[in-house]
This record gives sequence, C-alpha cells and structure tokens, in this order.
Amino acid sequence: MSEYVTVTHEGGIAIIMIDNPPVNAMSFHLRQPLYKAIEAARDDASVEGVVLACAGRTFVSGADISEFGSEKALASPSLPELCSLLESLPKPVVAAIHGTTLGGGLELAMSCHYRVADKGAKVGLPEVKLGLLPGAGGTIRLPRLTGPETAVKMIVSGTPIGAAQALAAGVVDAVVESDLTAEAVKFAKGKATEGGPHIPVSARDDKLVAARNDLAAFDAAAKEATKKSRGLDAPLACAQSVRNAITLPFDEALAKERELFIKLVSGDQSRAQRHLFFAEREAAKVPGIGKDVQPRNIAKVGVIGAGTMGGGIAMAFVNGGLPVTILEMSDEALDRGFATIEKNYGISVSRGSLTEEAKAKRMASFSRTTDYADLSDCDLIIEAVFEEMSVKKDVFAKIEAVAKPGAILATNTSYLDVDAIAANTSRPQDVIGLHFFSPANVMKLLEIVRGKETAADVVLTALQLGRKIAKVPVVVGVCHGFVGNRMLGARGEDLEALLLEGASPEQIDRVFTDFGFVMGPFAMWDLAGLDIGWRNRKSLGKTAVIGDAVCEMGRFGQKTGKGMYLYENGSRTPKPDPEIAALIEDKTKELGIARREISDQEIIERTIYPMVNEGARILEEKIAARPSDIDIVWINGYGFPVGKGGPMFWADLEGLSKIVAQLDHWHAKTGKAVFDPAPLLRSLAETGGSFAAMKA
Ligand code: T1G
Repeated sequence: MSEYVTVTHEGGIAIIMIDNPPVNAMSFHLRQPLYKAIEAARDDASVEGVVLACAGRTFVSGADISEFGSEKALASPSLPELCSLLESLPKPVVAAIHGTTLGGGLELAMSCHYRVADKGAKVGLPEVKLGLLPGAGGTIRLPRLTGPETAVKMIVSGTPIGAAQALAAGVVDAVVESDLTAEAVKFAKGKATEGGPHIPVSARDDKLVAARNDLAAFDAAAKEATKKSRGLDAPLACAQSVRNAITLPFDEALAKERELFIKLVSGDQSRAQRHLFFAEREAAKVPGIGKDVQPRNIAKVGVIGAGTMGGGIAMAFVNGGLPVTILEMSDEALDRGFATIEKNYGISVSRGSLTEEAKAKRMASFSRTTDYADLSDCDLIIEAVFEEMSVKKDVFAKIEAVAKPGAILATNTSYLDVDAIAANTSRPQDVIGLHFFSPANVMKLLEIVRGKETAADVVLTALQLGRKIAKVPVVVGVCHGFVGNRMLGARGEDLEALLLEGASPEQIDRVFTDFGFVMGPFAMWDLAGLDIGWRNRKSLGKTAVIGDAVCEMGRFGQKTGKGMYLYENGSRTPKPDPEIAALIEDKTKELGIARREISDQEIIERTIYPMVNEGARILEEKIAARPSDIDIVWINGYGFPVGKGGPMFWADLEGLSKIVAQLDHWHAKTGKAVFDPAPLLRSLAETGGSFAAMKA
C-alpha cells in the first residue's frame, strides 16, 4: 500500500481508503496506488464488493488543479483510466461520499456502480468555473443518472447540490445519517448478495430516451443555462458535451468530451480562471502574519448607519450568521433602513432563494438603537456614515467612548485615509477599513484596509470574518481609493478626452463590453448617478467639461431618465441621445479640437493600459501584496471578465512591452501622468519579466 491509499477488508468487502490531504485531490501520486488497489480488489476472488472512501474532511474534491499545464495532469493512470477501471469491475463498487465531492471526485463516484452519501455531503461538477468541462466522463454519465435537462443545468452552472437533492435527482442511491463507511459496506454487501447484474452508469440509457426522441426540452434547458456565458467558451462546451451524451454512443461521446477538455485546458480562458482559483486563496495569506497570531472572537456586530451601505453591510453579517445591532440618529431613519432590509429579503423569498422561515430567522438577528451605549457589547463596530472625514472622526469618537476593550473599530470608507481616522482615536491598533461594495449584501469583494497601526490579529480577524460571511477578502494598504477605486480612477482619466477627440459614449461602452465587462463606463455612470461624481469633483475643486455640462442640464442618469444616454419610459436600457452627441461636438468646437476617427484599440490603450500602470504603482508602493490580489479585487468588485484573469494576468498576456510602448506614446502625446509608465512596469517589460512571476 501507499501513504495515500490503504485497503482493509470486512466480510468480503474491500474498503479502499484514500488519504491525500487537504481535500483528497486526485493528484498523480495518488492515482498510481489507487489504480493498483482497484486492480487488486478486482483480481481477489475473496472480495465480493468494493467500497471507495476517503479519509479527512471530504471525498475526492476533484482533479489536482495545480497539475494542469504539466505532464502530470494527463500522465497514466489518468482519471478517465481510473473511471473505466472502476466501471469494468464485475463486482459491486460503492462510493462513500462525504464533504464536497466535486469535479473529478464526482466523476470517480459516478464510475462506481452505486453511491452512498453522508447527509451533509455536497456533490457538483464545478469545472466550468475553471474554464473547463468535466473531463472524465462527467458530462456523459451525469445525464444518465439525472436526465439531460438537470445535468446540463448542474454542469453549466457548476453549482453543487446537497445530499437530499442528489438522492432525489438520482445522483446518489442512498443518504445515511452516520458512520458512512459502515453503511457503505452494508450497502455493498447487500448488492453482492443480490448477485447483480451491477450495471455501470455508462450502460444506463433509460433517462436519455425522452431526449433522444425529442431534443427540444434539452435544447431549451441548454439555451437557458448558457445564456449568461458572455464570451466564455466552457459553458457552451459543457452544453455541447451533454448533448453528445444524448445523440452519440457512450464511447463516442466520451471521446468528444476528452477533445473538448484538451482544447479548453490549454486555452487562455481556463489558464485565467485557474489562476483566479489559486489567487483567491493566496489573497487570504497576508505576509507578516504568522501562525502564532490568533484571531479575535467576533460574536456580535454593531453597524452605524442604516442607509444603502449600512443596511447592506448589516445584512451581510446576518447572512453570515452573526447578530447585528444597527444604530441610526433617529427612529425614522431606522424604520427606513429596516423597511429596505425587509424588502430585500422579501425579494429573495419571492425568487425562491430564501424560505420565509429563514427570512424570519434573519430578521430576528437584528436589533436597533439610537443610543451608542447599546453597542458596548459588540466585538466589531463598523460605521457606514457619510463619506466626509469630519463626520467619520466624530462617529469614531462616539464609538470609542462605548466600545469594549478589544473590540474592532472599522470604517467602510471607500476613499478616505484610514490612518487619519485611526490617529484620531486612542486605540489605532483596533482600527481597520472594511470596504464593502454596493450592494454590500451581494457584492463578493471586501477590501480590508490595513492601517499602519492596525494590529496583526485585527487583520487576521477581518480576513477570517470576510470568508465567514462569504466575501472574497483582499488586504490592501492606505492610499486614495486603495486598490480598486484608485485603478478605476486611472481607467476613467482619459475618457472625456476620447469623447472630445472623436469617440462616442456608445463606442467606448461597446469596446468595454466587447472586452468582457458587463457594462461600459458611461452606462455605469448613468446607473450610479452622474451627480455623485459631479458633487465629488466640486468638493475637490475639479471640473469635467462634459460631465459637468450634462449635470447642469439636470441629466443625472437612469434616475432622471436621461444622462449620457436616454432611458425612455422608465426603461433601463441606454439609448444614444443626439442631444449628448451635439453637446460633445459643441464642446469640441469650443476647445478647438478637430474630431477624428478613434479606433477600438486606441480606446483600450487609453483606458485599460493606464489601469495596469496604476496597478504597477500600487505594487511598488506595497498597497497590494501581489499582482494576483489586484486581479481578485477587479474580478470580484468591478466585473473584470473572468476569462481574462484580472488586469495584471491579462497584462502579461497582452504583452508588457507592448503596453509600455503605447503608454510612452500616449504620455508623449498627452503629457498625462496616468500614461507615464511605472518603473516596475518598465523594468518587467525590459527584462522579459511578468506579473505572474512576482511573489508577495
Ligand atoms: N486541486 C488542487 N488544490 C486544491 C483543490 C484542487 N482540486 N481544491 C482545493 N485545493 C487546495 C486549495 O488551493 C487550498 O490550498 C486547500 O486545498 C484548501 O482549499 C478532470 C478537470 C474543495 C470546496 O474545482 O472548491 O476535477 O491555500 O481553501 O474553503 O473533470 O477547495 O491551503 O495551499 O478552498 O474548505 C474540480 C476546487 C477540479 C474544487 C474546499 N474541483 N476546490 O474549500 O478549502 S477540475 C474543484 C474547492 C476537475 C475533472 C476536472 C474548495 C473545496 P492552500 P480551500 P475550503
């Protein structure tokens, strides 16, 4: 045997136990001994049945993602070879499923004759999130267990299902309350006694018959499932491969699945999405916070402000299982805040994503007050008040007067200097920024803004709390706009110049949506409200030729039916407005600028390249620990297309030398600092370096 596979026997049943911490990934070093153990069980006449189980917290959670791109991934015995070996056994093979049985793990389990699941188990095929499709028969076997419509939805969404749902759908044959392995052995013994035949999943076609007669229902389900795949190859490949399971014999469909998998795994989109998988986990590893640092206990949270941000933040904590006290200046403000919270949960109930019971439980987790003293038992107090330093400092003084020793004092500021806020208290080591993104109960990104005095255990607590409330936390340093908003500023710096020189709002927005963003900057401004930027500029004594003129016309965006676009009859669909085109032309004339044709590539170079440049500056200043942290910020907070892996990953693919050359060109042409290549970016370009090769 090997350290990764042990075999024991119980009454004629061979129990093959896998042990490859932390998640029993199907690594090459595991596949070899596992293949041998299955062969041995097959050839041992005293073995009447086999149970395949895993030690640790989960059954196999998939192929080893870190092997992709290396020869190990496809080295024999491959996962498909293991699956066909399992299916070939003439004796019953039972998979004992617990934890998160995902991807190749579920494919392995579906290659067993039967599956017995622990009641807390989850099963799924999340390969699509890695820019892949299940590459070891998942798209061909799952439809044989659940029917093709259910299978295509599960595979294209990549969303796992629980044990009860898996039993109802036909993925597993039994769900057990306790002692999974013993129950699986009993199940195997029963099947062995019955004498079979033990029909492999690949030979079960009964659930494909209806679709073979009429593909309409399947095609409709596939169309629905793939409608949001915008520019990504994997979702369409998943649907095609499930369709092949219907229309082709098993072996042919399996071969085509392998072809599709090989194509996807070597493509940039999957490389980008696999990069993001590990990047998200790297982001939780903060340099300088060693294993000796212990997190503080957070059992109760206080939120100051029941507006859009405060209410959303409060919901995020309650959704993560923490009781929350919301403080506002008046009962009327609290009433408004709780009415919005109630409405938001009501929408989730109407959509079926929350039960009435769960809604009631969550609503019961809130308490409300107008008295700061009621926050004295909170372990974390976060303010989400008006974005004005004097207001924040005043609120912090009130918080500090009541907060218990050791409580964490957090600000939700999106731009302001966290060090200045901390310095205004007597306990700067307890102060941290928790920058949520609106709507805070939905958006995944949480920028954890570490002040120069913030204690290490406070940072660690914030990281773990972020993951507990299902956010994607990234630790960032203090500067104007931290990471995300600072780069957003760089991306928008030259937009007006592009309009004045010849581009239109709709052309620029199309370039962004073609790039993979959900919407372009002007549609985004109209959604958020042009008046916010207008007020911000005025507070900073800044002007914007077109933005100010549009606001002076009372055009604030969707909320006024007009902004950079028209929104007719309450529609949210932006329509180009000749009035805006005329305004831009007039401003161009006033400034004596000759309008010209502007290429899409020029728009990319004058918006996305400065973003990358600002990211390089952020790395030089150590505001972000690593380039992949910047990618995680932009994917989870600003809708950067996952198929491009984030701005820094994409920059490596675009070519750093090309980026620096064009930044130099636009810097020479416009004189704008946003185009002046950061020294780090220039040195990487000149030495053939890459952001990917940089470590924290
Ligand atoms: N391969 C390699 N490493 C993995 C891994 C995997 N499949 N899953 C997790 N890890 C590492 C992870 O990087 C982290 O490392 C540690 O394990 C704990 O993970 C052929 C092609 C299982 C739900 O997509 O969803 O099968 O940071 O922090 O929060 O068709 O990990 O400690 O060094 O996430 O408890 C399909 C991916 C693969 C599942 C556990 N499977 N994993 O979550 O722990 S492709 C997946 C997860 C495939 C076949 C195809 C989660 C988890 P480190 P963690 P967790």
